[in-house]
Amino acid sequence: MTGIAENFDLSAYLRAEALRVEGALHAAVTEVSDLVPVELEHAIAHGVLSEGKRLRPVLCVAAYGACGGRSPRISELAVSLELIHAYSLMHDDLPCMDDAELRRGLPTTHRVHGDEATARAGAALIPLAALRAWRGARAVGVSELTARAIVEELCRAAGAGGMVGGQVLDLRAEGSVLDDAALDRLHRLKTGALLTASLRIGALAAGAACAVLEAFDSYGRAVGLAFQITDDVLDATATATNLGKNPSDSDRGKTTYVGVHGLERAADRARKEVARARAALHRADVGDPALHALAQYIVERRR
Ligand code: GRG
Repeated sequence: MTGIAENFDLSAYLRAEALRVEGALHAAVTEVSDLVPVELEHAIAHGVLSEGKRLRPVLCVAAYGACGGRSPRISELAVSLELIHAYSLMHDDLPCMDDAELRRGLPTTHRVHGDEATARAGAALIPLAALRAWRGARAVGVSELTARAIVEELCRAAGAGGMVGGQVLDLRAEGSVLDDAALDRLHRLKTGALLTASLRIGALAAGAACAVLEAFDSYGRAVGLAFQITDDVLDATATATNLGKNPSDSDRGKTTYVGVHGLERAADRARKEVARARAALHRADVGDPALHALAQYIVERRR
């Protein structure tokens, strides 16, 4: 890796931050477990606590640190992003959507706990995420006004103008061919919106200036596309066992970056998006090595 992140130990950083996030996730799951029937408790634990990369909360924590935030309680806020992400995976895997059997190296939540419990467990995670965003924001010491902006950011990114909207486009596009602009738009919403919100929420919690928020918008947009293109490349080149999930998009008649452009050009576009993301950080003078290294990791990951 070149420049700012050259000597940065991303593996150690990911391990340490993911561990902190894990603690906050357990606390969130325990809270909701006390309120729901046992079958939902088990489905929630399966969907949330299985071994994910925790990329969204880690991006949030990194953005917070990059903007001068110092509260160790930032992971309590960051888990709200993982709770939304976990619900989206649980619902996405259901038979009425992607009908997947493998996720994070395990049978999907509905294969173990049933479709109904999974649908309900996923639904329970949405308000829990909003609640955790509010409480986490207050725990790091922001004003009520900023806490409200943070919850709004999360809801907007997760909703019809973000992730859910992207999923609708994705489901509607099955079996048809999308042009480049439509494919980018779908993934900006479906994947990019929550990744961007992860950064913006960390930045808002640290009281970042507008210029930095704008840089994070560009960074999030670029890494969101890089992330999806890399997913398509991995889908085409790795096995389900290595990925820990079903490499399914092209099988389901969905347009993929690799399908349209081939492996080489798709991988090249992903690298260009990473360069774009890092350039946005440079323009706003964000010299944080973790954010630079995370952008690179998004295209170099193996799962
Ligand atoms: C009601 C239409 C409707 C939608 C509900 C299901 C849903 C909301 C949204 C689906 C969003 C989705 C599945 C986006 C894909 C996100 C993505 C790239 C997942 C893989 O993320 P990783 O690699 O996964 O970070 P891990 O397992 O590491 O957390």
